[in-house]
Amino acid sequence: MQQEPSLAGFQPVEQCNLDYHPQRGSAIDPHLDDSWLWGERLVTINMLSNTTLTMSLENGLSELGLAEEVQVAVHLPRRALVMLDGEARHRWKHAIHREDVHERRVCSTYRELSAEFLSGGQQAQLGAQLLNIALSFQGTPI
Ligand SMILES: O=C(O)CCC(=O)C(=O)O
Repeated sequence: MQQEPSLAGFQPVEQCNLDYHPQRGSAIDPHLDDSWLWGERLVTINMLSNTTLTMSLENGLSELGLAEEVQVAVHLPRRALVMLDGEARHRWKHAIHREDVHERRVCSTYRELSAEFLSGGQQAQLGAQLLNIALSFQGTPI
């Protein structure tokens, strides 16, 4: 991650691990991540098996004259890193459909703080405390 120019300055304050199993019907519905606490870049590492990340716009793409829902399937090979920012972060919902989990898949998503919690923001002091906790975490993930 440190070698990727578009992740310069990225300081993860959260690592969220999800464990998908086809036998359990694992999936995650289309959603936008919170943007009050979480910052611009969402970074996910896709592990153990390939999958498809489905990006969707429920109300279509008026710029292209498309009124119906638009979906874009993004192939994620095992060991791929994907970053969502800009419109992919704030406008397009993302999902992993049940039919796209073929084998066990584990992903880790890293989130940075929003501007409100960074230096110069109204909650900068709290943000610094959160980062300090995150960066010194030594415990057992749950
Ligand atoms: O499984 C994924 O790649 C997406 C995870 C996700 O959307 C989330 O944790 O909010």
